[in-house]
Amino acid sequence: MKFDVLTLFPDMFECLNQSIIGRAKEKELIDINLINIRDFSNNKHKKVDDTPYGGGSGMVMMPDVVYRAYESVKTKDAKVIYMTPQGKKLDQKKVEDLAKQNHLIILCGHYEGIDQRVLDKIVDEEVSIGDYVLTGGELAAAVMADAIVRIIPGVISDEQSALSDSFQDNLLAAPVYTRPADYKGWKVPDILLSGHEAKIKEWELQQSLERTRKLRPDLLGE
Ligand code: 4G0
Repeated sequence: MKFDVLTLFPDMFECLNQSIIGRAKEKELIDINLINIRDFSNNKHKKVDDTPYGGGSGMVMMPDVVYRAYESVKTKDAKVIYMTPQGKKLDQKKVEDLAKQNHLIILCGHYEGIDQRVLDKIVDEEVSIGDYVLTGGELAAAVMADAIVRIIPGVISDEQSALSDSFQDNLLAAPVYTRPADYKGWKVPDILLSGHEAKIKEWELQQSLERTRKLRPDLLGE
């Protein structure tokens, strides 16, 4: 899967070079290409924004600069996503849907947003990671990319499968424990030390259901 990220702050995606996502890049399971929108300014001062028509506060990213950045990466099969608090809220279902794409172009806005004309022409979907406002779309794009990449086959090894995590089957994950079995008298549940695989699975499912009912009853439709 290929990601092209259009941004004024490519350094903000350094976090995707770490850990599991960094390894997925090295293994060439994914390619994350960062495009600095500023490189497409024709202005001698590399200006990328201007004051809004009609007045008001803040600055608006100019249509020509954003459009040329887009043209530098566009392909027939690419899906263009704009990160905005006005978008459809991201959930695991949406993540699974996006993970089926070959090529995502992610547009990150700063200032008060991007000139609407270029958005109307190029954006296929507006996505929000939640109901709050960030200084730019970059952190939202990094969150979305991480969620997509981790479910791509081969990114997470089969044993620590992404499929057993929270939100698979719409349930919260069961609690987990590691050695020592007794820390300061705080004991790991006996069942997990029993070696009785079927009983353990049953216990974990029951824990999942209990937690979901207590913490996220909305997931059970309650
Ligand atoms: C577009 C996404 C982009 C418009 C982006 C702000 C939160 C999210 C931005 C605005 C973002 C999110 C109208 C404030 C950049 N903040 N929740 N900030 N407006 O996904």
